Amino acid sequence: HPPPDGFRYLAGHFDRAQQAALVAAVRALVAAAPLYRPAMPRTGQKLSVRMTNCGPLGWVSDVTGYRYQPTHPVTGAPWPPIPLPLLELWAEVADFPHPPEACLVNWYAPDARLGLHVDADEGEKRAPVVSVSLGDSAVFRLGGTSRRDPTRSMRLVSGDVVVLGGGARLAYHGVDRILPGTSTLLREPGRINLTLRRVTVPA
Ligand code: MD3
Ligand code: FE
Repeated sequence: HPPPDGFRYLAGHFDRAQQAALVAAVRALVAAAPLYRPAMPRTGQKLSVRMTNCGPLGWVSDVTGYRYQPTHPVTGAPWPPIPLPLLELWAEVADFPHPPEACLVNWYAPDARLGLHVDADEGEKRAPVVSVSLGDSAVFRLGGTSRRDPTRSMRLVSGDVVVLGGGARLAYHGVDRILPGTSTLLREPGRINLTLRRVTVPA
């Protein structure tokens, strides 16, 4: 079966030097907005993925639900700004005439996973989600807009960019596993994923 319409996979979009610059920017923003383990709504069970955000809004989850908010749930501080290279990436690939408002930073230790889900907390569904992978490779799973649709498995490698627009925007997806030892970009085994999102509908 074909990938959903609106799925664009830009393999090797960022070269090694650009990836290293992005990692440095992520380390600086994590110093200001520490990674934490969000809890799932209702159950309060913590995700294995560690998260933080940059931008005017950030995605958070706790026992009361999922939402976007302007401050870090642990420190209470505003999220740090989105690094310029990521704003430039959005301008280049998003095909949407307004900037992203949130960049979710996911940190996967080698044993972390992300179950199949849909990104549906953004009011602006006409804008794509733009993803950047850094560090160890991930086995990524992409389905359709129904949980019962068939899924495909793909490898996401450091430097890859994925644009999820159109019919792919509301597709089910998740991360089955991390492949430790597949990259030397980071000083520790694991993977960083950055997702740029437009949250609000522009006036
Ligand atoms: C397909 N992140 O943060 S990135 C997420 O690798 C998330 O950390 C994964 O799913 C990760 O929500 C996957 C690629 C991605 C991002 C958003 C999508 C694929 C998507 C939205 C719709 C369909
Ligand atoms: Fe997602």
